[in-house]
Parts: sequence; C-alpha cells; structure tokens
Amino acid sequence: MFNFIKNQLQKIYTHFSRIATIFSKPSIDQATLNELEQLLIEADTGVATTRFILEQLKKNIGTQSISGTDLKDLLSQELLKLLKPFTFPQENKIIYLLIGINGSGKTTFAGKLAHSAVSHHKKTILVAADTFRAAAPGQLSIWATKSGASLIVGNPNQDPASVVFAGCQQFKNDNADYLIIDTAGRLQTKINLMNELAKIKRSIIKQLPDYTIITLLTIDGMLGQNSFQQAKLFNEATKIDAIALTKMDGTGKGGIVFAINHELNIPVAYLSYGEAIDQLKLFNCEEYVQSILNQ
Ligand SMILES: Nc1nc2c(ncn2[C@@H]2O[C@H](COP(=O)(O)OP(=O)(O)O)[C@@H](O)[C@H]2O)c(=O)[nH]1
Ligand SMILES: [Mg+2]
Repeated sequence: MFNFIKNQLQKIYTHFSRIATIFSKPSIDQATLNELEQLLIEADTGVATTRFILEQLKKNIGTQSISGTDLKDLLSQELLKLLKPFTFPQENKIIYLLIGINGSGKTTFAGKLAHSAVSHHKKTILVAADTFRAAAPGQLSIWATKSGASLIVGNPNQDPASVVFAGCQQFKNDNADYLIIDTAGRLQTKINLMNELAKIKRSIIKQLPDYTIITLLTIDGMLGQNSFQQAKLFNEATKIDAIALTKMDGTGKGGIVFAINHELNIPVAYLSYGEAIDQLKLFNCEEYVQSILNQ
C-alpha cells in the first residue's frame, strides 16, 4: 500500500556533479570513461558497483565511437537496470517495523507515514518502542497528534519487545489498518542491540502471524558509503524489505542507492525530503535516474 502518496515532480535529488561536462563531449575515449568511473565513486556508488557499471558500458560500446549524449543514454539504461523497484504488498493491513541508526530519520518518517495513512482514512497506530531515550515517546507523541494516529508508549527502559507486544494487541483490538513501530536508534556494530531487533520481529510474527510486516531501514541520504555498511549489517541482523532514504533535501550524492540495490539487493521504497509532515514520496526508479543525470 501507500502507493497513494503522490509523486511530486519537484526535483529533490542531488545530481552527479560534473557529469554534464562528460555528456557534452563530442566523442568519448578511454580517458573520459576513467573520469566517469572516478565521478561515480565520488558520488558514493561504491567501487564494486562502479566497476560493474563501467564493464557493462564498455560491453555495450564495443568498438563503436560514441558521443557524450550516447554515453548518457547508455549510462541511464545501466543505472536503471541496477534499481529494483519495491513491490508494495496488496494487503489492506500492514505492520511497519522501522529500524536504523540514531538520527537517521525513523521518528520523522514514522510521523509522515502515519499522516499519509490517516489522510487516506486508514486506522493507524504508532508504537514508541524507543524506550531508551527519555525524549523519544514525547517526540513520537507530537507526530501522533499532528497525524491523527493513535499512540502506544512504554515506560522508560521497558523492554521494547513488550511495548511492541502492547502495540500488537491494540492493533487487533482496534481492528486497525496500519501499525507503525518506531524503534530506538542503534549502531549496526552493536550485536546485542541488533539481536534485540530480531527479538522484536519474532514477537510481532508470533502475535500477528497472518499479517504482512515490512521491515524498513531508514538511511540518511547524506551519509554516503557508511550507509552501505549500515544496510549490510542491519540486513544480516534482521532481513530488510525496503529502505527509506531520508534527508534527500540535503547534500547527498545519490550513488549509494545503486550500490545497495546491486550488492545487497534491497530496494528503496520511500524518499523523505524535509521536516514537514507531507515531505514524503514513493521512490521512482526512472525519475531518480533521470534526476541525477540531468543538471
Ligand atoms: N532536512 C531534513 N531533516 C530531517 C529529515 N528527516 C529527519 N530529519 C531531521 O533529522 C533529525 C533526526 O530525525 P529523527 O526522525 O529524530 O531520527 P531518528 O533518531 O532516526 O528517529 C531531526 O532533527 C529531524 O528533524 C529529512 O528528510 N530532511
Ligand atoms: Mg527516533
């Protein structure tokens, strides 16, 4: 669901800087391809994925002489092939488990998602499973008020799985449509905290075995290569279904999406691009590629 979030045409992605210079060249030689390789790496596309893109391009070019415009077309096709669209489940009732590092935008995303659901008449419950930070429930409570969603909070330092338990009970009792669980931020390298996520997920599956759970990782679009490591380790701890890229109104370079798709096979489902409640949109692969190649 949630494909009802409107795709606005507003340009919110940053482009691959300097790429226009390459595309304006009348002919492309090896030195230009090296320049493109460097540029993709600088844009956080990652070494392995960049190498893969260059190999594919070279295969396509073969012995032909091509112009910068031809290269742009070929690159656009290759980048698009790397992006795997997220298939939204068709079920009417969905549980979102939001995970990610501190400050990656989970709580803000939870609020925006709740707003979108409520404005489409979906009965929505927000669960403040971040019992670690004293300020966390208050922060989510503001989003609950703004969006019109119900709110379940625990006590400070309560086991987050037990708050999630209460949320699941409420979901059943209220016959709600969406359960949006906001968890405490954690570093991908802290094994205990990562295991806690798996425990939370098991608890949801146990109580609500017949419902679709979307485990969604929020990634700060400005963090670059570190985001790749986050996605990799979070995915190992508890399988991620999709990513929400946040802070896309910032200075991120955009290449990380290709590395995550290509090397980890995790699709991006949402883009969050500001602090206002309606600054959320569905990720559109074609639009994304066009946007970063055109400046
Ligand atoms: N500019 C911008 N700021 C954001 C966005 N999403 C979150 N923030 C800000 O980033 C900070 C951390 O966000 P928060 O949702 O609390 O992250 P959490 O720790 O993962 O729950 C807050 O100051 C938010 O207002 C976004 O898409 N754009
Ligand atoms: Mg938070």
